[in-house]
Amino acid sequence: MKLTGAELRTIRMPLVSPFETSFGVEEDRVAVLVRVIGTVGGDRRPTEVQGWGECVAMEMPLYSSEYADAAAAMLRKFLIPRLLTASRSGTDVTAETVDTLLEPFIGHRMAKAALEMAVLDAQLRGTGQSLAAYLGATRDSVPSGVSVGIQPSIATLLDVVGDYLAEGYVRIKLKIKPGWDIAPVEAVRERFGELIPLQVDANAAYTLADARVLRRLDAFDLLLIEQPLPEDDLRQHAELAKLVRTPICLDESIVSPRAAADAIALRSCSVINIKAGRVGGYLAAVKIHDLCRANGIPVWCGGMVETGLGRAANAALAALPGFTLPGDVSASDRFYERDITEPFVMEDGRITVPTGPGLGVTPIQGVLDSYTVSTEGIQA
Ligand code: SMG
Ligand code: MG
Repeated sequence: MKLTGAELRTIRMPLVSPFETSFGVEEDRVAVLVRVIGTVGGDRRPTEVQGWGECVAMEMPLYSSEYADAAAAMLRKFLIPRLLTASRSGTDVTAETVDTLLEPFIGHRMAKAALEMAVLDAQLRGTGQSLAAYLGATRDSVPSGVSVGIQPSIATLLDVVGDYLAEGYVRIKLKIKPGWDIAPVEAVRERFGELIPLQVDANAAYTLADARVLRRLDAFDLLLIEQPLPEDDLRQHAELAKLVRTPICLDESIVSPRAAADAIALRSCSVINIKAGRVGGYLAAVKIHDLCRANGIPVWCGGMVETGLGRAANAALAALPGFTLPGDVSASDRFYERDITEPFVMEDGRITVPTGPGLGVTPIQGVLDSYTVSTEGIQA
């Protein structure tokens, strides 16, 4: 593909309710979107294509070191110009080469992933293939789990969980933090029984010294404990895994296929949450999927409160055969009253994987504009 231009857009979307985790409360989703414009078909029969990418970095660097404005700066200053320059000098820019072209720039995987996603979407719209088919999906819908934020009280939590179960969500994930862990899990088990698939996510809020508290979670037959300890602590996660019976799942720590290989080799976890944005893109996500599958490590697809664009791509990824646990791929209305694309709806506890070319969804211009904070064009 020949890349001719790109557009960066920052949006701010109000959430239907505040989303509280161990690191803070979100009331809006601020997201950076990338649109790339290019041509396929060579110089003789050029056809214009465009593609969309969504950056998962949040407004503040609380989940990870990346944040929206920094990702936008990275894209504006280094990443997009690099691809435009390469394209101008005759390099065929494809999703498969983005990673190598951007490799000189250290880190900023969420920013890189957004750009790779946009290129991939454009390229697939050019060939007419769906992202799901391209990634190797084997299912046309995926089971839908929901991530439940920390609530003001146990009574509220039980109402919220009850509502999600009534809607049909097939797996509940409770956000936990020190002081909000044993009691909410116990209450949910007591009210909804032993059979509902239940797991918890600490977003790195504990230390190894909390092993005794975390061990008490063993009594509740959880599917897993997600990211109990800090991002860069694979060794201590391996220690913790020996002290608790509940499977340890890593999220923040898995920043690349290499980190996944290390975590598996060190026995830091027995389950992995794959988020394409966190690992540098959907191609790296598939590599981690393949690695985990070869090592008998179950994976599931994480969520970053995505708009319909990222949600479409996550549904496609979650349809790969190694995704054997329900992911955080929920309906659009879990977070948004009005999504920027056609909304994703849940039916019988499942989300349908888009089948159209590329992401299979496109922003609705008026809705997108209503959430837009800033837009800028970037030329080579
Ligand atoms: O998109 O359903 C979603 C959010 C799922 O809990 C979720 N994501 O650590 O897994 C995680 C968090 C990261 C974002 S919290 C604002
Ligand atoms: Mg998590």
